[in-house]
Amino acid sequence: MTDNKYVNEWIRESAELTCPNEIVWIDGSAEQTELLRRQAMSTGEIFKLNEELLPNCYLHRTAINDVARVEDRTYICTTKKEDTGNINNWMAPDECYAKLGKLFRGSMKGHTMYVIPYSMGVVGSEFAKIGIELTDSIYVVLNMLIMTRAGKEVIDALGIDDNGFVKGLHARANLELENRYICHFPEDNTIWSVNSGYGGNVLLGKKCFALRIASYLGRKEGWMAEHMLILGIETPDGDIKYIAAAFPSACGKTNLAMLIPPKVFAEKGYKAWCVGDDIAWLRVGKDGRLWAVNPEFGFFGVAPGTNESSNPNALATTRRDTIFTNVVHDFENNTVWWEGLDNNPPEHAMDWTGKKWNRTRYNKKDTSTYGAHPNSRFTVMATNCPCISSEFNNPEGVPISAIVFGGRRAKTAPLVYQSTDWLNGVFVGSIMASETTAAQAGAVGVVRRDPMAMLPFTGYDMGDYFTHWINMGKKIKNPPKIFNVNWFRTDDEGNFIWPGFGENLRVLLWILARCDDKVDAVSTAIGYVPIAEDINIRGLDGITVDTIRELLHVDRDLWLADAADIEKFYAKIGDRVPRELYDELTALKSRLN
Ligand code: GTP
Ligand code: SPV
Ligand code: MN
Repeated sequence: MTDNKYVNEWIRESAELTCPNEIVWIDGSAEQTELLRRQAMSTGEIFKLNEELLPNCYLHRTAINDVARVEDRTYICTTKKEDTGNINNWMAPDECYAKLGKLFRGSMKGHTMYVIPYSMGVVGSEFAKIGIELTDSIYVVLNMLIMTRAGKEVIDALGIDDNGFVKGLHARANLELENRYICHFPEDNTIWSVNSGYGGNVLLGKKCFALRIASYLGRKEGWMAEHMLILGIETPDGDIKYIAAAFPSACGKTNLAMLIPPKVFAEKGYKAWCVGDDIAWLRVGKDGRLWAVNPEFGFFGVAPGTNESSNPNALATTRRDTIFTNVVHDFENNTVWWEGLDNNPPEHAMDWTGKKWNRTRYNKKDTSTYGAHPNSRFTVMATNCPCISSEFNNPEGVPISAIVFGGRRAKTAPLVYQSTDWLNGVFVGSIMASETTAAQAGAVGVVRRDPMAMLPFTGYDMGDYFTHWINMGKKIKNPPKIFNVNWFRTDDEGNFIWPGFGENLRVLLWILARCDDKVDAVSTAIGYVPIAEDINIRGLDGITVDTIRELLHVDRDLWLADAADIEKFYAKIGDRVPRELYDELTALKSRLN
């Protein structure tokens, strides 16, 4: 398919290692894609769903031990350990190639190796980057065709003497947990993933390339790769301002990116446009402002909780052309279901593992009774989304007015606060913390620090990453204002106080008003907090100005405890944490005292 000798040589080497029966290039044509679907259906890798109710939709089940990213088996392999830092797992490149080489050896015997040329960003555009993934999984091929711009035009765009593509090798092997490895070699532009079939571990364009490898490249080349959604808010006069927001996995990016304005705002003419739901590549534009593109082409979204009132846009997006992974199969109607879709779980159904599911046993507190896996997902092209931005395919991206950090905090973080300047904003991002979710293997609901929602995705030392953030601010003429939000404060019974979802627009409008200097704020120890009356609660049932006051309250003792924890976390990151951030921490503590 190409005369590029670097590509061909690498494919030859990889085939020599993995020994596939044949090698098939993915061209992106409808015919080839359909052929692959048929093949995957014939082996039970995917099931076709009801063509009338869910046209062109499929169901896939992963192995039961393979349902989320495996952060403890994810490695950054730089020559010097210091470059990987203390937060990432590190292995020496030679050692890792040797260790994984054994696992890859012969792993594709009897299988086909698919060659997927893909572009992160608009094909051939200045800011796009090309990757090639070699995989033995049709599920991976079908997902990559949705999640990225993939096919023949990409390999043509690479040309015949360019070596600057990211080499991704994936084999399902035996899906053994003990031998599962997701390894990155940023110095070689290489990713090796073995023994998994779950999205974030195997769709190598996503977290592996567009965050871990890209963050490394971004630092070298002067831009940033971030775990951020990109959203445009249109005011009634037709002006659109863009927000980039970083929340940890399963903390609301897809939902915010597709928000529907509450009735009182929609009637006035407010609209929201989705540019991206998970990853943003940010750079300083020709006008000196910060610009963002979404390098992906689709959404790999969390299914549970998605419904007609929480996220109608996501639901509409996934009514066709979608691959569902690890959801409930309603085999009577041949459709899908998940917890939180509606109050009408199917009677005749299989759970996500493929076993008969008894809906009457369902107990919210016991995940073993769930029909869908808590990290079950949908994969669908962004262009299916009713609120996709007209700028989605613009290679220049969109200018960013505000950066928003956030996480799940039951108590400490207020509904929203604003940093005092860029450096203080970087500090606010660096001290982010959130309760863990099902998006990564391990315990759920444990508070952990997750700077800029990049804890599992930074491809180099976290201290150097903070320095890069500080330096970027110096290069931006009118840097975006930086905020922190928390939709997840709970009352004493553990219920969320803030209604969230579409209502989050009310907070975003305060944020944009601050960017335009149109509203005052209260100065607190942690930064600027809204005057409670300035959060518009018109048309919002059960929320009073007093509720907003409660949501905005900054608890001194909780924050002092947090400050102590931040100090420990910085120490763990190590001696590359910039002095400026320690100064910010000292200043925070003295303001609290
Ligand atoms: P990743 O794809 O893992 O990066 O997740 P994400 O950040 O895109 O999270 P997503 O929008 O899929 O939301 C994850 C879960 O949080 C879902 O179950 C949502 O229903 C829930 N959620 C999202 N937004 C809100 C909100 O504003 N309030 C509340 N209470 N829950 C929310
Ligand atoms: C996340 O976990 O942040 C996701 C899903 O967006 S995955 O692709 O698995 O990383
Ligand atoms: Mn994500």
